Amino acid sequence: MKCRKCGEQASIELRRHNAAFCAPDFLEFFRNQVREAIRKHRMFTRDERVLVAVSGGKDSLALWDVLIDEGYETSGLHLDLGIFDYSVESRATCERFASARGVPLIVSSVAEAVGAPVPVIKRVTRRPPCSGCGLSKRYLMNRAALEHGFPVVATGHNLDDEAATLFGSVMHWQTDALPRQSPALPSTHAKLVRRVKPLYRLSERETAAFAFLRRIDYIVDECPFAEGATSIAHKEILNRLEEASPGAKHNFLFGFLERARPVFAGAPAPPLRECARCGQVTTGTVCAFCKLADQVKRAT
Ligand code: Q46
Ligand code: ZN
Repeated sequence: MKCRKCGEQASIELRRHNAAFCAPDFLEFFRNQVREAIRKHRMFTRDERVLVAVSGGKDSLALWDVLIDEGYETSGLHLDLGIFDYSVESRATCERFASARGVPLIVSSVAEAVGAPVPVIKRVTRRPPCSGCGLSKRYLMNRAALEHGFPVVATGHNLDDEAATLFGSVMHWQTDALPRQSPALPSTHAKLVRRVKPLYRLSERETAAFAFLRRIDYIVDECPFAEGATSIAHKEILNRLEEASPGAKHNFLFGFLERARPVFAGAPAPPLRECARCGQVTTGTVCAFCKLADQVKRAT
């Protein structure tokens, strides 16, 4: 197999692109995909500071690596979820990356903000762990960005993540979730920062290859609560489709973004106001995060 760019021996084959690349040209292909995502969706400009949400996994650290090398002014944001050894290792991995690259890292703890770590939230709410965890992450990302003056938060969601989320929403016809499925969510309120996903054009396998070639030290273990999550089951189904028909995931997601999303995006969104307790954005009187913190306080 020969590299599509230089004709030398290829080291990675991308079946969905019907192409193969040598290591240096693959790295350039990867960076080009990120540049294209940022350009196409006007994610941020060179003058804006970008807060990069980092878990310590390959995707978020690969994203941070690219943005640093592209010359953007970034800070990392790590949310310590308090999930046993997994969180201890995740945090240490992010701290090592930040100090090796000489970039700032903000750490925010769910246990401090909510009153208990994710495993206790799971017990108290008797809901799947990802429910309280996801809610806390979205809230704390926005709050940290506002407090530290960042207009935008970038996350490491890749093509596989986005296709699996879309698959889940379509499976259950969650039509209110479909307009929010986008690589770039605008700010619709002064207290809501933009959220962008510059890796949405790249598959999980491609980010793994990038992290490997860049020798990024990332945490390989998944969150212990990820096992059994429906998103994993959806990823497995999509992987089987991809195996049988390379490009299936790409077509599913990009077809939605280009042809179907505009139809759903026309629906009026519920008006936003500020939470009576914390001042962050909500559609009700008190936001879901404050209600969660109350529930935890009562039970612990
Ligand atoms: S939501 Fe769920 Fe993740 Fe939180 S509890 Fe773990 S798997 S970390 S992406
Ligand atoms: Zn609130």
